[in-house]
This record gives sequence, C-alpha cells and structure tokens, in this order.
Amino acid sequence: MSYRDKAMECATTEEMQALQSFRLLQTVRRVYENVPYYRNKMKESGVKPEDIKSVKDLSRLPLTAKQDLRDTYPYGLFAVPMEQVVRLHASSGTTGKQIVVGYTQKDLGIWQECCARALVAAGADHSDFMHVSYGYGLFTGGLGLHYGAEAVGMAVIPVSVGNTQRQITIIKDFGSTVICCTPSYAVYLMETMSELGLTKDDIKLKAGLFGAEPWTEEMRKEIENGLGLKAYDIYGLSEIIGPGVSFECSQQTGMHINEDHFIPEIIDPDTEEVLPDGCQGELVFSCVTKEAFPLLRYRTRDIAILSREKCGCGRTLVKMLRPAGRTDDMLIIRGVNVFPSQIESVLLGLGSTSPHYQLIVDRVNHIDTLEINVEISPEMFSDTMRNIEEKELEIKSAVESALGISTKIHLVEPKTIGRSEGKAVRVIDRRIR
Ligand code: DLL
Repeated sequence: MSYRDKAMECATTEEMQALQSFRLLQTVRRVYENVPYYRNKMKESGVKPEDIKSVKDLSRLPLTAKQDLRDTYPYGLFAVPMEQVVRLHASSGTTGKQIVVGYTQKDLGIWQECCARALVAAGADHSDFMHVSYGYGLFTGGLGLHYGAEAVGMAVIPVSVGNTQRQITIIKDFGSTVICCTPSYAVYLMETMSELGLTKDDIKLKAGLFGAEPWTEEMRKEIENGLGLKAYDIYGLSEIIGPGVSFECSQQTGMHINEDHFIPEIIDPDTEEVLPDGCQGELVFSCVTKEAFPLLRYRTRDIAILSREKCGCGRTLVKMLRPAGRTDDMLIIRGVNVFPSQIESVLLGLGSTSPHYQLIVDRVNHIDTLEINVEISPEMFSDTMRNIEEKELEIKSAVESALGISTKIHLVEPKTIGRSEGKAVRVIDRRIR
C-alpha cells in the first residue's frame, strides 16, 4: 500500500486529535486577531479564543455560511495582508454573487499535498501520464489537480475543458494513464469515443479521479466499464481549498478527509446541533492550517455521513460517505424530499437507458410535477413504439416505488439532452421563476 504522507494518513486517533487541537487553537487566535468580522462574530456568541482549549470545544465557535462570504466580498475574511496572497480563485455557484478565495504560497503547498495524497491513493506515481480535463481558471479543479500531479512527478497534460474529439486523440496518442474530470464529462468522453469507433482497448487509462458534482455507484460502473479504468471519487469546495478536501482509496467505500488540515463535523441543518458519527447531516469544515482564507465551521450545504470504521487501505483518516446532494439541490416534490442522485441510481440500475437525464420540476394547478427526460441507448432507438412505452412504464414504476412520488417519463432520442464539459445541469425547476 502506498501513501503520500503515512504519518498523517495513518495516525492514531490520539495523535490526530492532539495535532488538530494544537492547530485549531493557533488558527482561532489568528483569525480573532486578524479578521474583524470573525472577532465580532465570536464576541456576539460570547466566545473568546482562550475558551477553545481543544478540538472538543470546536462546537462553541459560531458557524460560518456562504452569506458571511457574500457580506464580506471580496476580501473581508482574508486573514493575511494581500501582499502575502499569491493566488485567487472564485466560485460563482448557481445562485447569488460569486465568492473569492485566496492562497498564500504555503496554502498552495498544502493544497498540492492534499491532491497528491488523492492521486497516490488512486495508485498513481511518477510513471503516469495525467490528463487534466477539469477547467483551468477561476474554478479550482484544473489547477488544483495539476499541481498535485506535478508533486507526484506525473507527466501532466493540462488539457482543460472543450474540444472533446481532440481530448480523445490526446488520451490515445499521449498515452494518458490517469484522467480527472467531472463524472458527467467522463460519460461524454465515452460516448464520443464510441462515435469515433474507439473502445477502451484503444486507450491506456487505468484510473480516473471524478468529482465536483454528485454521482452514484451505478454511474461509477458505467464509467469503469466504458473507459476501462478504476473510478475514484474526489471531493472539495473552493471555500475550503478546492479538490482534495477528501479522496477515495482502493476500497472505494467513501472518501478519506484530510483531517489534519480540515476538521469535519456533521450538523443537523435545521437545529445546527452537532450529530454523532454515522448520522446523516450537513457537512461543516474548519480549516486549521491555511493562512489566507482559514474558514472556521463553514457550512458546506453538502449532505453526508462520517464514518470511522477501519478502512482496508490502512488509512485512519475519517471517511465521508458519498454526498447525497446539497441541501439547496434537494427537491421537495409534493412534500417528499428527493435528491437527483436517487433518481440517477434508479435509472442506471435498470440498464437500457443512457446516463443522460434531466429532471423537470413544475407546479401545475398548485401541484408539483416531476418529469424525467432520459435518453434511450442507441441500441434501443430502433425499438418499436410499444417497447418504448413499456420501458417508460417500467421506469415510472421503479421511480415511484423507490421514492414514493409519481412522475412522467419521457424516453428521448440519443443526444437530445445537452452535454456538459463541467458540472452537469440535472434539474430544471420551473417553480423558481
Ligand atoms: O467543485 C472543487 C472540485 C474540483 C472538487 C474538482 C472535486 C474535483 P466548487 O466549484 O466550489 O468546487 O463546488 C463545490 O461541488 O460543495 C459539492 O456540492 C460539489 N462536489 C464537489 N465534489 C463532489 C463530489 C469544486 N465528489 C461543491 N461528490 C461541493 C458530490 C461534490 N459533490
């Protein structure tokens, strides 16, 4: 088993907690002194830096939310003078004003190491060719994994997004062995490869690091079969550092959190109460090593579960189970909570449809409606109308029995649903006008 930093990745609970406590105290003191916004928030909650004696006191600190970042836009939460900042990234999100995050030279080093841990856990080393199809730019995906791969000594191919046919030529001709992109782009690559008459046997990919959007076990199987590689999940968000907050290992049973840098908690999103390991709730992170932008108790809005079960890879870093979605992606349809990923599981679990789908939510006569457009596979395209109707009924009853809500299913022709080079748009909610 290879590790990037065995001492950290396989530390005992006592060692990790001692380190986290030490780093947390330093960070709390630093933000209290350097960030007036934090100082005021702590004063309002009646907490002083000296009240935080160990990681066990973390929950005494006030929570931070995206609104705090918007209120202090652009640099109000930076904890170092701008002269020390060497990189800025931004995240627009789907709603509201963009937010800006900054890095010092040391922060970039931490980020690089976090991504390097992810790559090593996926079996990569200096003999590999790394094809980066995440966007380069203000989005953190491209540059984050780029530097992680260079740290591992891989030959990095910084392709960024777009021109899918050219990407495939590069994968084939340059002999890419590791790829990183969104899972939806991986599916797009597979589709384009088959249009070009290529199969997984024509390429050398052995591993892929897919993340930046929710995906399912069923999608993993599609991608692994289509590209002939092992598909690893990788998670992160700009506010915390970018990709590499957590990563999957050979066991593929959840993502190890780099908890020597980012301390996780799970809270009840409504009551804000901290929940024990094993409970599902909103993921909250505290950055304890970053200099420029060390958010404390940041509410990610991602719904996950923490697990401290022993991992077969030997890492002791706590794992987060595949995020079910975001609190703000959760659809409430006639009172039932639905995550798009639950529908993806049902669709792909049935086979015979392609992994391209879109959910259309509307309100007709005060009643919520859900329509699912899903592309049939090219093989099914020549089927009779009757077969297609039967398939629609089969999907409808599978979705209804899994989620308890009625839906309308439209099987649509291949390539009618827009493809994405970055994060896929899975939901059109016409109730929000
Ligand atoms: O998506 C960073 C990233 C780049 C992660 C490349 C992984 C790979 P943001 O654009 O700020 O940053 O979006 C962060 O994306 O809060 C989650 O809702 C979602 N997300 C990220 N990774 C995963 C994942 C990047 N593996 C938001 N599974 C997060 C599910 C994910 N959702």
